[in-house]
Amino acid sequence: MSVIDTFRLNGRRALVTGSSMGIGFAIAQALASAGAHVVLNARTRTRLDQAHDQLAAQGLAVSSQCFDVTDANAVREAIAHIEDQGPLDILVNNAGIQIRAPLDQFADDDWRRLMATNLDSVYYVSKAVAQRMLPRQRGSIINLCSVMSEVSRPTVAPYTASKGGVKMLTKAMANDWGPHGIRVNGIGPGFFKTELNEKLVNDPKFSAWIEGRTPSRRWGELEDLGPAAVYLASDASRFVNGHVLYVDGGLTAAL
Ligand code: GCO
Repeated sequence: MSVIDTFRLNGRRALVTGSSMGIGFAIAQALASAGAHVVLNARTRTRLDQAHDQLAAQGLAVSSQCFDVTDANAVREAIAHIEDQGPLDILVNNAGIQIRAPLDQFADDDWRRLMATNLDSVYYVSKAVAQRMLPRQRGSIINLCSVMSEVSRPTVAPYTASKGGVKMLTKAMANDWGPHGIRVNGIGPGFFKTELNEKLVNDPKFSAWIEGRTPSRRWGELEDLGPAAVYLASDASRFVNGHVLYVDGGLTAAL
């Protein structure tokens, strides 16, 4: 098999949570472009259908499953339904939200909602999928971490805590499931031009600061992330486990 063939995902099935927009949509598009059948997910049917139709119109193999990744019972039911249609080889835990406020003013309900979406969901969905991957002795799980898994800044303490948890849960999953043929890795995006960061991108002062802090001197573009996901999902990374791949223009390497 040639090196480039190890990146191909033909015959593989992938689930990407939170994939109706932003980073999740870009990763779903990349995995499908590499040959995978991708199951899209979102909590709301409208955006999910729009994403499905957009990728299907590109000739990509996609289906969709609308469920709330923060609801353990809904997750178990959804994974059972998806597996009835065919075994999952790849799981990308992408669903996440951002809420910004000084920690001393943070609303308890917002803390719970952010932790449920960014961290609890990774546990719920990964456990449900791993219970099916384990007997098959094969699978790749990719968790969306963040540069905030390593560093922080004012007003994003809960998000930082959640992404630090995702990083360590990634390493822990690799320890539990690595002996059974399942690899678990993370992708840590830097500052990307997404809806989640719209306010930051449109703030000239903040944008200039981020570009100055980033050795590559630019914001991340969604196209920068797909290849990293294909690599970690495919046999190209067959001996990579418990690793967080930072796609951040060098931000975490800079003072
Ligand atoms: C913020 C941003 C970050 C981004 C960044 C890291 O307010 O600082 O939302 O938390 O998520 O792209 O992944």
